[in-house]
Amino acid sequence: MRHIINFDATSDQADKDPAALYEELHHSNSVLQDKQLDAFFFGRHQDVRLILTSGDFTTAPLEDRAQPVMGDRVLAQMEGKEHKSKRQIILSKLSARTFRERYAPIIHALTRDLLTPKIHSGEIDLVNEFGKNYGILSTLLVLGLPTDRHKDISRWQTGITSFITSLKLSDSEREHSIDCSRCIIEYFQPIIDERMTSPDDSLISALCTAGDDEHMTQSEVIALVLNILLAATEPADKTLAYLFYNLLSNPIEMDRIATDITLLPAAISETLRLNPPVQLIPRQARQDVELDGIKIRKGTLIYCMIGAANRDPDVFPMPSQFILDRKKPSTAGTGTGRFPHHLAFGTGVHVCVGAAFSLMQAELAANTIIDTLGDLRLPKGFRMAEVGFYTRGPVALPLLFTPPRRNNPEERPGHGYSP
Ligand code: 2IO
Repeated sequence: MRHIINFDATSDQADKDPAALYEELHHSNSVLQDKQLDAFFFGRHQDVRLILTSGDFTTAPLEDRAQPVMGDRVLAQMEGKEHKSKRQIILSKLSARTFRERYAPIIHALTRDLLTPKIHSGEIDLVNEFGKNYGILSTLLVLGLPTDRHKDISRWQTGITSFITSLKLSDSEREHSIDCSRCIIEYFQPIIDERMTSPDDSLISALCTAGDDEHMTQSEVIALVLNILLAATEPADKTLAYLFYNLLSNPIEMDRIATDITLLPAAISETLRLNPPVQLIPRQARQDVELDGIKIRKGTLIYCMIGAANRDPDVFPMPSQFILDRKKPSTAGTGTGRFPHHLAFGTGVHVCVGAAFSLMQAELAANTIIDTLGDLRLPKGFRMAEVGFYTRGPVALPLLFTPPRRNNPEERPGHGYSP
């Protein structure tokens, strides 16, 4: 029997210990209902998969949640032919191959530039002294945008994202987000104009110059550029911090990675399962529908709890453990014969278009960090503080390491990024 538990998604309780909430949900086979928000929260792997792949649930919540700060529709709001063609353009510029051939060298140089000023100190806060800068700068480089205003862009981006990911906002917070949105759109306008009139082979130009029937207005292009900027930046520092936290709290696994770096993708994948940086995906019921015995009225908000689905014990045994060699059972949880994936990138037609890109973005940074910073460890007695219920990440991750004894003569001069 499924139970419905009354839930206040805006209370601090959810933010404090979501893992305990998820465990309780699985244990009691429950669904959460927030009557104030007219929303259900589903956390079973099977339910979340169903919601994200079924035509009964739409991405309509983004109209209120994203459009006011994005200025126009994001990719997930599009459907059919339009969705397919825009997705294809973005995908072609964010593929693993494009990353390897085009972006890897510049992102590698960026990683080294960000680490260099800290290399002799023996300590770095992976979130605030590396990850946040890495997220925004690597994304700007890939979008072919100038990096000189990255601090402003980062601030605006944070304001916009908090609008999208807050379940309650005060009037002044709302105003701040709208302000940030106005600033970033104003900043982008002349740049996009320029790309529209003299296109190059960047992702932005590709969006601007798509075939006649796909012609896009300036605000449509800006919304998609903002979409990519946010989606690539917001999770980047969180994934890296969780990855290193998981590895350094499991020293045997860290040693295995240090001797066999080809295990890194498995560690990133297991980190995304255990600590997905995006924990909620909103949908709306297209019509009255019954899901696993629960009657849902047309128009009801549905939140897929990715963090819960990824810890479903029916699909991932010992769900709260970081297990590098997690074997993927062949049928459990899906009934389709395909192995159950973690859902950190969502699933279905709107599955993350930047998945391949983000995996390589994380891998490249992690690889360089392991290579550059010797004898990595967490401070003694370190307890991680995390924040967020929609997107979630460590507030800081101090890493200790042994500085190199003398300047590496191969150390390259900076490229002008000032974090
Ligand atoms: C940007 C929450 C950062 C997306 C969103 C309005 C649409 C979509 C997501 C992710 C991550 C963001 N939703 N990426 O959950 O593009």
